Amino acid sequence: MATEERTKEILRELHHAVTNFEEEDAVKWAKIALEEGVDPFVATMDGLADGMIEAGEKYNRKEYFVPELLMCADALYAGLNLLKPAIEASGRKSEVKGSIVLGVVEGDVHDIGKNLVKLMFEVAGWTVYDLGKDVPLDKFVEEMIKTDSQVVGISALMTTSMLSMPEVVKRLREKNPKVRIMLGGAPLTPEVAEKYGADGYAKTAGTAVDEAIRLLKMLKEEEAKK
Ligand code: B12
Repeated sequence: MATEERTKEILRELHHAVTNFEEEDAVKWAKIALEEGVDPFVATMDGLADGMIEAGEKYNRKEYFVPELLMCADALYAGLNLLKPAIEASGRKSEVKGSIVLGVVEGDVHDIGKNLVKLMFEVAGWTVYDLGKDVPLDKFVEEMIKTDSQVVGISALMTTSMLSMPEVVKRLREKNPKVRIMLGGAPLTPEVAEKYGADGYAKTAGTAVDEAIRLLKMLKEEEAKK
């Protein structure tokens, strides 16, 4: 078991591997994280994903451009490939399980966050219908009906693409008034999610499953009252 100091060092190296697009280092430090007993989820979120956030800051400062961001994403995925099975094996199964349709809104190709959210639902034992990125609005509705899913999770990473979220929410509700809709992505807040007519919001992949469970419990309670 790594000491607190060593854990910090490993997280720093994972972060550094992403911001410096060092795929080999991402793999090397992911292996070390596993060997030394660092929680693979912590290694993913506080190491790899945290590095991606700094890459975004570099992009803002015009130190990085799109090609650098893509290389950072490659390094993140290289590390995640190794950590993923360990996260899956870590047995974070939730008591309440359901099915969720998940996707990134139309016009938006940012899918790293959505993929982390997907991973957490899979690990919790949920059935995930992943529509991917740049998803046409009606595809969310079609998939919800086709799969009879109780929850729909929608991601947006841009202040422009998020503007289509209220329309998706509206169309989903028209077809299924009972559906529980959760929104997420960096530009979203609980207030915006509420304003857009959604039922829930989660800031991180780590809290998304709990939020979905809360929504399912509310749904069951409402149905029991009827
Ligand atoms: C990586 C990145 C890219 C990569 C994406 C690679 C990929 N496969 O995803 C590439 C290089 C392709 C890219 C392209 C572009 N990008 Co970009 N990109 C980013 C960057 C740096 C990081 C995003 C990221 O991966 N974060 C890490 C993950 C782990 O965090 P996350 O996505 O927020 O997800 C977490 C939570 O939000 C939450 N969550 C996410 N989704 C969901 C869903 C649900 C249901 C729930 C509950 C929770 C949840 O859980 C996740 C895990 O904890 C951001 C900067 C930023 N600060 O966000 C810019 C950023 C989003 N990009 C931006 C821009 C402008 C672009 C481009 C237009 C650039 C260009 N000139 O071409 C294009 C857009 C193309 C398009 N049409 O979508 C802007 C958007 C500005 C705006 N309008 O809001 C940003 C904010 C950068 C900036 N400051 O200007 N980008």
